[in-house]
Amino acid sequence: DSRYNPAAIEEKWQQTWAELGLDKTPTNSAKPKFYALSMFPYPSGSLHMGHVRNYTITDVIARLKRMQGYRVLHPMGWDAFGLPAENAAIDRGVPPAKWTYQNISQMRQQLQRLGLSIDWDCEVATCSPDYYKWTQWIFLQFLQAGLAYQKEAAVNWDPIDQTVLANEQVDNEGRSWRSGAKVERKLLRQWFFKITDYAEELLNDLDKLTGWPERVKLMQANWIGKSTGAYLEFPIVGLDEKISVYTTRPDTVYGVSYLVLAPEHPLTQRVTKKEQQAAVDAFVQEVANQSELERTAEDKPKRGIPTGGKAINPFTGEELPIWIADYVLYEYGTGAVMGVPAHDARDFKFANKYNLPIEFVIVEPEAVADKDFSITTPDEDGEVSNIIQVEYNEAYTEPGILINSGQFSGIASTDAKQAIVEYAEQQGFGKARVQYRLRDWLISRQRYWGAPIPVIHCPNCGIVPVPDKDLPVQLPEEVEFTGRGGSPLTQLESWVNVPCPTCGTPAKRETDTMDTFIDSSWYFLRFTDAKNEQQVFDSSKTNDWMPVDQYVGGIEHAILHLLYSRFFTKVLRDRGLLNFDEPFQRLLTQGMVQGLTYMNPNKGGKDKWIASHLVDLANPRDPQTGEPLQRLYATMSKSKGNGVAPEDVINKYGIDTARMFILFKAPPEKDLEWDEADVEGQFRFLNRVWRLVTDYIAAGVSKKKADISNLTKPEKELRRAIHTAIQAVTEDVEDEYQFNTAISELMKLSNALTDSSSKTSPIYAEGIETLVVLLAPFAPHIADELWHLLGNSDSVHTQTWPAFDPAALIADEITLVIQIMGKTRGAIQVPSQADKAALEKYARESEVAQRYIEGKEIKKVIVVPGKLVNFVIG
Ligand code: ANZ
Ligand code: ZN
Repeated sequence: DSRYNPAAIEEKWQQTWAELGLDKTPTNSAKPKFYALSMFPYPSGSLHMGHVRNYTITDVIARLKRMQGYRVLHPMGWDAFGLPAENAAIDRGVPPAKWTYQNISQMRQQLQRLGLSIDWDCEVATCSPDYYKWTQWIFLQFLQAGLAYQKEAAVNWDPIDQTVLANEQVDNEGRSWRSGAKVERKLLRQWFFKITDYAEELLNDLDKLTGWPERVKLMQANWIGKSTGAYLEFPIVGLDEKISVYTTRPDTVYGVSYLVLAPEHPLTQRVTKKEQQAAVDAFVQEVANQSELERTAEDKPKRGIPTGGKAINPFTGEELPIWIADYVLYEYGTGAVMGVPAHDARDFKFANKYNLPIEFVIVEPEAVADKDFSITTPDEDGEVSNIIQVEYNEAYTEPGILINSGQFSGIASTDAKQAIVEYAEQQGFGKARVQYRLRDWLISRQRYWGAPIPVIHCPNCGIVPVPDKDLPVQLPEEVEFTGRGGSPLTQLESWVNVPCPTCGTPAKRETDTMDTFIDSSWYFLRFTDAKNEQQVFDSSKTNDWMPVDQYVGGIEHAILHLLYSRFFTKVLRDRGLLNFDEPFQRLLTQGMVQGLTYMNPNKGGKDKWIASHLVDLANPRDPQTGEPLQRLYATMSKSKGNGVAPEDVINKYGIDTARMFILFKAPPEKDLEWDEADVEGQFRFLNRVWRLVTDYIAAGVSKKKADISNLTKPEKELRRAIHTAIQAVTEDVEDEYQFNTAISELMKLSNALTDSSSKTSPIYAEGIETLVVLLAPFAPHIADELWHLLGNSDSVHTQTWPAFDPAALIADEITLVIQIMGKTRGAIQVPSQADKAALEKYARESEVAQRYIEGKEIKKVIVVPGKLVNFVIG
């Protein structure tokens, strides 16, 4: 039976590749390196279509680069610590390690079935002691470098279960996922990494990332949030203290009408007047239980109350009321702001709500074009006589001209910024200041399933790092999971109590574990030397393979994972372990896989999604109510019941068809709508290729070398189609990874072969072989089978990617358009070498021209070489 039967060949080739070691990472080879990396998965238990898409994209790149003469590193691993394993332990009593390793082995099998050219020898799992030993070692590097420290920070506290909750465990209404208790904010001692030390470099080096989507770089820049402004100091009336505010708009300082402190600000209590004390206390309490997101959400009205205290604007001598408000964050800037309602939208709303004065001090240049700013000092009554009255109905946030701003009136606001800060510096009540929104990274978790922070708290010595020889600090297995009372580690006395490594006094282990983002901030380094037992990695190997040449993953990691990985790279570079600045040369953020989704528009919440297996596809109705359903495409998810299981597709069509569909349906960075008819279409295409090749083999044409100098016209045309395909596919896959158009080119070549009238020519043989070789990265199994059937004993994947012959691309003939008075009347085939005179001659003699010109005088002939001849007649 010579039909295409994917099931019969796919497993066979996977075994053969494994035996040949095709996917192994070459060592000491003179070839240039290429590191292709997919973001490693969390072992949730089963592979979904998003994974399949991600790994297929990277796999095509890896296979292509091998054929193009690179030595390729294409590894895979598991981001295996994290909350779900612990939840499984709480809910079902399965130990987190067991649950995780079961999931890993299941997903590894699923991945291996995809025939990805992954070097499984480099596999890592972040939850395995031989990996987290080095995560802990890296933590100690940060500690030594002064980049890890402890301080108090607010955490989510469940008062019923008496435990800290991760943000994911708190629902939209601020309740615990388990106990349903209203979650409180509580101050606890936490570990931080000082990423702010690298803020400037993390921002500046974005410029080096020429292979990253602009969108991702912008997101990172916004996250780092550099702003240039100033500290200004406002003396408090009746206290020998000043309120320091951070502002990016010192040019508005004459328009300040109040000051606002964060409720947590230490000065809040000191400035509060007796009659306001009770109200202030209540407000502070209330705000303390709100998350930062709740406090700053744009659509939420801002709330505040006056403290009764007053401060002086050092520029005007004016008294200003001091307020506290929820929108002022204690951790940003100085935790205090100057309120300028005339020029800030948020302050404008706030002032209107609480009846605070609004004074415009910057206006459009046209508004003051004829105004005189010469008298700027107050007269003996303290009145400034030339106050200019300008009013707007909303905050004026544009640049403009300063008014009512003392000596700075009449200056452009952009210039005034600097002039005002300089003046404040001279007078000693201000200072220029660059500020970043980026905060230090809170890395400690009160959780079990993570890498234990390797320090010991000694009553004599304080924080003592666990000595390298005692690493890893292993997670104990004999723990109990109740979900109550915090991390099980804190309850395991035998594990917690240890002698201090320095002085031997009874001491206690740190029971916090690390944020799993730490595990994934260096796995790409470990892949370059995954089995090293002596070192975190051998720098010479890592420096050789890094940076990652192509990183592929989801846009959801655009900020944190990528930023943390960049941060780690820079710190380890500064520790002398790495010799490069950035980990990921090029980044491809692949789009989502969307499924056909059924929705009942009359229902709300999660109930409105009707799982597709419950729906009669010909007449989609709600199985409960009978109401007609809407059809749409949405990202595949469990909650929408719109997923397509990878196994189902593979069982029906084979892996190669699934890959071809995924690659053909949309460019990698765009969303992909799963469409069964298009999957069929790719299956048919692979069947066509199969027949084309097997028919050719069956015809038994004897192979001989083509004499290129002596080809018939159809042979020349076919050869042109072959080399055009090589050129187009190569260009499409080169930089932009336009796999969809590359596959269209393969289809064109297959059509050209089907239509060819020279099926016994050596050129036809070249075409068949080229098609199979070009197909190899996309549909690796069928390509190797066909290659084998063609009589080759080696693998198609060890072939060199073909180069095109530029000479073959030149057409013998071109199509020359004939126009009469600028109107196209027909076209003729002419030799491509013909010069202008010859073109005119061919055109004049053409049947079309003769017919239209007949009897008329030719006044002018316009010849556009390679394109057309236009006759002007009278
Ligand atoms: C006065 C002013 C007038 C401001 C004006 C803006 C417009 P970025 O760019 O994000 O750094 N601000 C400062 N510290 C704050 C805090 N802890 N919580 C909430 N808001 C704070 O923003 C800096 C601006 O955000 C500062 O400039 C300050 O308001 C506010 F027409 O000062 B501005
Ligand atoms: Zn000690």
